Amino acid sequence: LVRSTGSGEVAFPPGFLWGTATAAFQIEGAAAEGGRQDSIWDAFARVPGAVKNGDDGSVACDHYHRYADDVALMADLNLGAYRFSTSWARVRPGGGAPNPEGVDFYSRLVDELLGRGIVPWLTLYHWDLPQALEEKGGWRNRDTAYRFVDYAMTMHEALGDRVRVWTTLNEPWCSSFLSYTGGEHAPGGHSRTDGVHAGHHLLLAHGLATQALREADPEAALGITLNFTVADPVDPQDPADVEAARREDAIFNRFFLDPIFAGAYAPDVVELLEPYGLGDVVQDGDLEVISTPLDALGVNYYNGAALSGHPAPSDDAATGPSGATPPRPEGEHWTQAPTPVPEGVHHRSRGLPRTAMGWEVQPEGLTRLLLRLQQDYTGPRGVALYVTENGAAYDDEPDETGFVDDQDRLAFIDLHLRAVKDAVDAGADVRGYFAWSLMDNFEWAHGYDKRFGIVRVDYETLERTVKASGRWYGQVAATGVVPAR
Ligand code: GBH
Repeated sequence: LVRSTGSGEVAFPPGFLWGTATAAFQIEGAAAEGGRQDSIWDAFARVPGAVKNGDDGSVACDHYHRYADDVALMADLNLGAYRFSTSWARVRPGGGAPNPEGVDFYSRLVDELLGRGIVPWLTLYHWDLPQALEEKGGWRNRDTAYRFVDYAMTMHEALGDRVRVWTTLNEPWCSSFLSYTGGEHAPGGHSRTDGVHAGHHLLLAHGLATQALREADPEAALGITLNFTVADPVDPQDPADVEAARREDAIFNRFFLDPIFAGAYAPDVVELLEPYGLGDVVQDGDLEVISTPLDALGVNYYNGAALSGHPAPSDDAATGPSGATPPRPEGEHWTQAPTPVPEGVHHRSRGLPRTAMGWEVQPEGLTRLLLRLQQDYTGPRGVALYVTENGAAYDDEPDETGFVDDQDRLAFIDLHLRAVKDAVDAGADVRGYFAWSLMDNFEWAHGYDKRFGIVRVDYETLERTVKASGRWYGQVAATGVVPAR
């Protein structure tokens, strides 16, 4: 059993990296400036009912114009690293030739970070595929993986002298199953086969880009960020529940982990996905490319899931693909979606507290996840673990100055940091933590309705105000110590 650090003071190892994370489409705005062209999220936001309140990314947090102030804010919070993504649609608009003005924005951002002593932690793909490439099949099309390498090398040529940590993809599960099967994310597809094909092509893109970056820059640290669901059977004695948890784990976690770290899809994953054409897209040599050695695995953790093999009672019928009952935006779009794979898996509530997303708060799941990754995947290969996203949406209530006393978000981060420390104490090589998110931003299909920031953004004035959680996290970053509660 995993011991809990309880509520006393917790000191992290020296050198532990403290950061925050964002993504280009969620914060930048300036969607039609500087030569940028549409991404799939610009197009998706125009589909009636796809995004809550008809919100889009045209202004977002206006980070494109306010980046220097945002970096100064990070410095005020004592942050050692900043995880951000670059926009393919800005850097190679239309999926075509490099756009110097787009590249220059990231060059200025990186210089600003380095000038403040903040490590730039760059992710190449956080879901904003150029719409022109989607029109050629998007991630259903194998060619997109090769276009991704072109884009990766454009970024590397411009920034490789200053950016030393490169992450290929953020959460390919979302870019495949949630986007091409579940219909919830751009481009809003509703096909299981498309989800499977997209998943393999994303893995291929990751492998090809990792190979190319490695060859161009043997000293750079290379990695990928995955989202994980800690899948538990409701009744560990019930074989149907155990089977349901196995399937959930297969699709959310092992579909990505096994090819990247073991160079093969697991037999049970192949069996689950063969009906949806996995074998049709895997070509000779792909798995060797996908398993190109890495230096780091980014772990995004929000919640776990309790799974049953038995049909859900009525009160669980609306439960989402990973265990929560998210408040769905209204609209046609959502009701048409087929059940994302895996099938025959039913989610149960555990009665745990929930965030405003409806996701259960389950910190100890993070401890178990990190230890499992260390033991089965990263440890034997000397790959470092970083928590690249963890955080929570709550219904913030600002006072008249814009300050939010978000004790709920503060407690969420506190509990999860303790869970990380438990994993470190039990032997997991976790070297950093990035809070999601630096500031409130465009929360995908939920638009601006859900706030994850440790800094508040007033969407009318675009003013930033550090929340209680942000002040607290800034102290943790400065001292490396989580204070007693
Ligand atoms: C991350 O994805 C993203 O990287 C980031 O851009 C985003 O803003 C942030 O999280 C907050 O959402 O089946 O309804 O229970 C989140 C990945 C995968 C986490 C699905 C929640 C279960 C949702 N998500 N998971 S549900």
